[in-house]
Amino acid sequence: MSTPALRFDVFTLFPRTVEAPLEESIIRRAIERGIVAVQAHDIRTWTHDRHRTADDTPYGGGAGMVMLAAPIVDGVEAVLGDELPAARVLVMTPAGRVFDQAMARDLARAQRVVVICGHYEGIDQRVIDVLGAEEVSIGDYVLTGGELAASVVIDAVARLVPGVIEEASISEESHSSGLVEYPQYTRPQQYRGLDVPGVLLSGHHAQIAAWRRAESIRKTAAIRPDLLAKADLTERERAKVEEITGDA
Ligand code: 6GU
Repeated sequence: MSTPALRFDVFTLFPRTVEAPLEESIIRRAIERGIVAVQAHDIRTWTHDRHRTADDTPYGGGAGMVMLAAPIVDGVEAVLGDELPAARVLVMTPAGRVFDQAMARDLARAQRVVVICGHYEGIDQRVIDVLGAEEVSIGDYVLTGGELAASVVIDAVARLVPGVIEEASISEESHSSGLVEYPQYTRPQQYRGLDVPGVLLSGHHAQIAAWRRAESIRKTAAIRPDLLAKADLTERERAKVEEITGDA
């Protein structure tokens, strides 16, 4: 098989937690087809003591344990070798920059992405300093470890690699224009007394597109007003939103 367009190397204490979500559906297919590759590496591989120690107490005191720098740095250097300088290196932590669709698009252009999963109270800062890593969070809540967050990032990035899914699905979906997606309907036409909006049955493509656009904007204003400021709106659309919401 030819070399994948994008390869992820994940460093974790729990390799199966990272792998399991990628073993189904679209990402599984992409991996089977050789478009993307994901390899999970057990950080304990690069420990040398009898107990395979990967953490220790924090300098300065405080609760919990901190992951040791050496096993992680040694592992990343051993696996990446010459390719490390060109790779993107992410550390999954709730103290990171919040992952979004723009970061997903940017990462999808890389050839190699290293994902380091933090656990316990965090990882020694020198992992970030030595590897030039970017700290990434998937949102404002705390998980027990970075593994599920790593799977989220890998899924969001891998689906944007050319050939993984249909291009049309990407341009119409939520967040592609900074708005959430319009409501979708399929058969039956009436369900529990609720009708599919008539315009969707009209076959009138321009009217359907206009309805969908208006619904996207309405829904974004209602549930994600924070997105509107940066969304791709025409002047007329922006004026209309301001008329309804009473602000910019
Ligand atoms: Cl990347 N890790 C952990 N432990 N919690 C998180 C997170 C990451 N992103 C949001 N919460």
